[in-house]
Amino acid sequence: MRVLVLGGDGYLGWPTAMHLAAQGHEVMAADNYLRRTLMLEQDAEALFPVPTLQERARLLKERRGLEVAVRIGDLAQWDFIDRVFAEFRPEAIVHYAEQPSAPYSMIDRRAADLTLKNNLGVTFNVIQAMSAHAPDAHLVKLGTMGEYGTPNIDIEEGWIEIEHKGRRDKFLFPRAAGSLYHTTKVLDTDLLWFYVRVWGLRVTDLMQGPVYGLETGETAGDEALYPFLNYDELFGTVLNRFMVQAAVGYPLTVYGAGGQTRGYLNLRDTLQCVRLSVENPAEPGELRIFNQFVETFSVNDIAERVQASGARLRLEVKVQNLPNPRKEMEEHHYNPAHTGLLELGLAPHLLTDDVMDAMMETILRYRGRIVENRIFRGVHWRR
Ligand code: USQ
Repeated sequence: MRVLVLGGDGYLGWPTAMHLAAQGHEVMAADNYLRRTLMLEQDAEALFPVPTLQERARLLKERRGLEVAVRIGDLAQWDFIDRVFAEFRPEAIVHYAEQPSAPYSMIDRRAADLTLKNNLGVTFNVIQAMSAHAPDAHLVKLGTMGEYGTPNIDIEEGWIEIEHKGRRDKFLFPRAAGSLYHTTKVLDTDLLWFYVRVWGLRVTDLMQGPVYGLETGETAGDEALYPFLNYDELFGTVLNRFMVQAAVGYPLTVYGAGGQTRGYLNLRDTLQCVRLSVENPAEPGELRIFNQFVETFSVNDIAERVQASGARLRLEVKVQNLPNPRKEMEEHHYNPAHTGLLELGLAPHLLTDDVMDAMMETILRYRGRIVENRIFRGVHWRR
């Protein structure tokens, strides 16, 4: 299939582009380097330098014989996205082209404004570009488990049947996001659901939990093909951050009581889930929602596992409970359904000791590059 990967330079975008190319799809990746720009602006650079998207595409061709076409530009600008869709005429679109950080979205008015306008603006343009150039294409959109928040009932896979005063109907599962970033994903879902209803678009919305990892089938230890590994407070996800903290002897930054529970997945499983979604498209007029994670952990569980991995590798790992800079529940019920992707064939990679230790060993190779004062700044949710 012709698959257009929007946000193809990102932590998930580049591994996805490589993976789909390796599976025989014709891939084009588009990006405006927003994440790189924000990382530079915020002094939040990744653990090791990552070549530009154009350079990575050249390396992929040289070293693996795989092709990814690259277009650099801002998908929130109609002229650019219109040109990309008209030229490539995708059969499937993987949409990652959003400001991906919850803490970044809470820094100040400017960061909030950028997050809102970029995320909603790109999703709107994708819908319009599909309608203009690829009305039968299937959109695979990256949402987040954070759209649901942490309600005191089990979370369903996107939809819930409600009986009210003797009548029944099916609705989107109630959403209550915990940051402006997560709220933009809720708004994306509503926008997509509207156009699915009125224009009959085909959409899969993936409610993904925090991702960890670095290696995929396509990197095979080749560091030039690794994605960004962020360990800073803004762009790093919690397990990646804790691994880097352990490597440099920085006490693990558990926020508050540490009972915050989320659904986690290995980067390799993100790639499987996205590929399975692309290859098994939603029907016209269907908004299909999958909860994309493979196992749940609390922050304390993650900290314990990182401590144990550290002990196996002779690192002394301490834990500190910091006052929580975020506004979130620190003890709560969490039991989300997640059978849709398993039914499509997802074979999960679990967070085993071997996986932890291999990741820690890779990070230890870069220990000298870790800048400690990037680890915690305390971006607060409060006004
Ligand atoms: N946390 C800590 N200490 C840290 C960092 C995080 O205790 O040093 C806690 C957070 O307070 C939160 C949990 O760990 O309760 C997860 O935090 P995170 O930074 O790994 O994840 P989050 O900000 O929620 O966002 C990440 C991705 C985002 C994705 C989301 C999925 O950056 O793009 O949508 O995970 S989910 O969390 O399910 O909403």
